[in-house]
Amino acid sequence: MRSLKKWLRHRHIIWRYVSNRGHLKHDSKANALSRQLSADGFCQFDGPSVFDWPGLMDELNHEVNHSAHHDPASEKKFIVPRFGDHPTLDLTSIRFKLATHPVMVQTAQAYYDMKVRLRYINVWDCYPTDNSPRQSQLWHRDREDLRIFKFFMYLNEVGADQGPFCYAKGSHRRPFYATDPTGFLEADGTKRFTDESLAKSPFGHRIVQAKGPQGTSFIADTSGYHKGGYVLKGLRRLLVIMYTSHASQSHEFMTRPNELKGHIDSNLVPLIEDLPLA
Ligand SMILES: O=C(O)CCC(=O)C(=O)O
Repeated sequence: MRSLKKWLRHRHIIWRYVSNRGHLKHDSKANALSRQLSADGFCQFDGPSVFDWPGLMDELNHEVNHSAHHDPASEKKFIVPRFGDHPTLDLTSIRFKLATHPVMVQTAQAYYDMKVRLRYINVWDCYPTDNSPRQSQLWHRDREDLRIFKFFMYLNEVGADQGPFCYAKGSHRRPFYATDPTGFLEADGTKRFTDESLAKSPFGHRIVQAKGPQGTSFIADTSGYHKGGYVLKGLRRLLVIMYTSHASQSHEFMTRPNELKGHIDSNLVPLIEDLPLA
């Protein structure tokens, strides 16, 4: 019975029209971004221009430098999440203002064709380590939902040596002829894929690397193959914002405080109302 329910939940028609009902309108910028995302599973753009927010990079970097944790012990890991492992929602922050920017929310809603949930906001500082690539530095797919909308923005310049994010375009909607490349299970049970096996897959010729100056932004449906963050030199500072459908069964990544300080427009409340209390 449980497996029948699970099977039904994973049918697109049930996911869209039973688990996530409703109809929405979107503006032309959001429609253009979401069309590209639907076609490729990935789209890259200049954040400050698309959000029409010239001071965005200074405001975000100021926020990270002044209000984030910085636990030097955790620098032994290759990712230091600057707002902690389980960030708490802060309605007064610049990062929340960006996560609820009309272009962002409408693009996410246009992509899902439904109202979405905000699931995660954080800034990752990624450092070089002595290890060979592991965990998210290796090709993998995320499992939080049938589609996964992740927005990323570089807060510093990222070139080939700063572990650019890589994506296999088209792998978010696997065509019927495409079988998974040969993978292996890491110690935590997650399936990962080598560069060689990805290169031999039907998506091998559609791999892109996101490199660019600070402000370089991209949205990826991370249910497709992706990897990144294997920094060889310097630092990669990455803002990450994730939305899923309301029917996503994944565990929670973020909490909201008992008393929310700041203001949220009533039409945005569905984004956060299901977040668990801290
Ligand atoms: O750090 C990266 O570039 C990869 C990120 C990633 O794997 C993820 O967010 O699912």
